[in-house]
Amino acid sequence: MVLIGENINIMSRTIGAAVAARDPAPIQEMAKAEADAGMDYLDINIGPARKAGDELMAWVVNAVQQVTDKPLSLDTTSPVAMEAGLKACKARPLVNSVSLQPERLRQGLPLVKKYHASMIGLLWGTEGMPRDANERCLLAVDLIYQVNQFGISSEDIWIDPIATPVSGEINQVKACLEFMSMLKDIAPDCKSTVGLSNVSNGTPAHLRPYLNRTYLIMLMRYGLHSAIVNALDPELIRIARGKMPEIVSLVHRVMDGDMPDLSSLSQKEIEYVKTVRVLTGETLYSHSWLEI
Ligand code: THG
Repeated sequence: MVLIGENINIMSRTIGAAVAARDPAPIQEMAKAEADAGMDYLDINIGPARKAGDELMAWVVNAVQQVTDKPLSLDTTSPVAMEAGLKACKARPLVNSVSLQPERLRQGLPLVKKYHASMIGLLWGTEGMPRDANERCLLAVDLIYQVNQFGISSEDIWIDPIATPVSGEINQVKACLEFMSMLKDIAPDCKSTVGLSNVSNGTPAHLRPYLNRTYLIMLMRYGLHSAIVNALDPELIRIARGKMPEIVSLVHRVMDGDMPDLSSLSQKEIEYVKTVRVLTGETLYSHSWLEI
């Protein structure tokens, strides 16, 4: 599993302040922490970057590359910022992302090609968010076709079905998972990724790791290629690295409808079982799902 660290993110208080002050130290500290935690790529998320985005992205890329050789995933909707970042990258970068909006395709694909990058293909259509797994399939087929037509091969497309918060519409959480189970059939050559922490957005901070870890295990069942993750969650990384096979098989069993006798399980196992049942929609989400 390829892990992309999410932590260099302008929305984070420390990183946002460091970027605004052009203070490289907190950004470089985070980059080192992410690399030490075993991330394969570091995502650099500067948001829409409407003003001077090109200078900003190049500055962050250079700051990060002073402390690590990890390849970067450049996360911005600004094409000028994207190009400036791509130009500054030393290792082969990942463009995060190109969606099916005509403007995004028109601006994104030439950059992917020119800089010989790979790209995240975000399943966001002209009508916005896909409503279910079938709409995700239609968008994926359309996106892959258009990207291939442009001369970019499927191996370089990392399809992102868009993970959504469990505290919102549970059918979307299920649809993202169901789509992942179909992707291997509709596009065997494409890779995949998901913004894992989206699933726990809106959940109290201390409970987010339970949802992130369990959803990762569920997605892994369908051969998820990579995920954008919180690099500062060691248990999540152990799961991705195959170090927790018992928990993985427990979660997969519960996905199949098996309901183990909770009295025979450890506290940690019980927490995973309860969390799978929330993510499959069998238990209604509330902030107190672990206590019920
Ligand atoms: N797909 C793709 N790219 C993406 C996403 C996706 N990039 C952005 C996002 N989704 C994935 N990255 C994050 C980064 C941070 C958080 C969630 C997803 C997050 N941060 C905490 C917060 O905002 O509360 C903590 C921030 C802090 O450190 O203070 O939740 O789906 N292709």
